[in-house]
Amino acid sequence: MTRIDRLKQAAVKHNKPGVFTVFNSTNINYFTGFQGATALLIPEQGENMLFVGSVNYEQAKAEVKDAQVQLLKRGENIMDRIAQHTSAGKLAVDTLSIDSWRALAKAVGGEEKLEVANQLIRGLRAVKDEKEIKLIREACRIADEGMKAVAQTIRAGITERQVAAEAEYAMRKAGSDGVAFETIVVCGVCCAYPHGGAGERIIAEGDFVIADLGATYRLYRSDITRTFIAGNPNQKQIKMYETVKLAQQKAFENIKAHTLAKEADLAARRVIEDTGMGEFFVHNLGHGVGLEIHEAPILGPHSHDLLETGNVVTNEPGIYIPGYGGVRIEDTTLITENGPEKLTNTPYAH
Ligand SMILES: [Mn+2]
Repeated sequence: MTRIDRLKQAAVKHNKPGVFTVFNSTNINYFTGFQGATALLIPEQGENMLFVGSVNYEQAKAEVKDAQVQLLKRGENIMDRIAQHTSAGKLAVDTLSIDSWRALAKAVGGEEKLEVANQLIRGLRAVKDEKEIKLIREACRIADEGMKAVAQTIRAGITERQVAAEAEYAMRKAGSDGVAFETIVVCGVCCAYPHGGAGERIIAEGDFVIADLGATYRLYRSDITRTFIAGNPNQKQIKMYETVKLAQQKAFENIKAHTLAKEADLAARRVIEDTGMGEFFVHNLGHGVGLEIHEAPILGPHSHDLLETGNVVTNEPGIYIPGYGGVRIEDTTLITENGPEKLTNTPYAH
């Protein structure tokens, strides 16, 4: 069954309109394997249509198998083209800007003919097939190479940026198509900022250093974080580190199919709360990883997502103490029928 067939099946199951227009380029790529189309129209019956501008038209014709490629001429209105194929009934769409939503509504005869059904695609993309898992595995292997370079590079006296540069160079050499997101290397008090970037700060003796990085391999991503201590750790640092490590382990035991995603978050949060540092775990435990670095399911205390076999998620508890520093440990994890499997495998720094 193709991914488009699975979307049609999900639409019937959830009572959504039979005609679907996909606008988000990552979603289009998920269904067709092609980047650079304007819209994918999936009718109830008949051929799927991929609308492509002249710049990518020839390439699309050569590469796309699951849809008929239609030329979208320059200056032509995509919404009018879609309207030509959706005469009766409602039209489901994934995501649109407000302006585009209004233009589509006008073309099809009113907003009441449109329905947002992005949740269906979100659900499909959360469950990875064998081909996707293979690519994510490779992205994780490359990320491990990046983290190995980080471990070899970190020492007092060099900058965060130098560490990030070594990590990215190592990943490129290991086969990365590019970073999965902007590499984070933060040291000292800046470790209290979960998304701190990588700057000119110089690592000092005794600093915490957090490195959070990922690779992209044929559009699929990976995500790993390790926390290092440059030199000898003090008692407080050891306590923070051991707490996060235990929280990650407790979460890992709850990352399994047919379990609510929030259970894993709560298991980690309980460990951190028990040490009195609960207020310093300022983000969710994790998120799905795939074509995007943040996708479904969400592993957070308020999530309603149910974990399923084939989910690839991060497990990344942290403690961030303002004015002092922070610790985060993260691994990308696959949910198999037999339980969780870590896909990133760099040894812990401590
Ligand atoms: Mn992450």
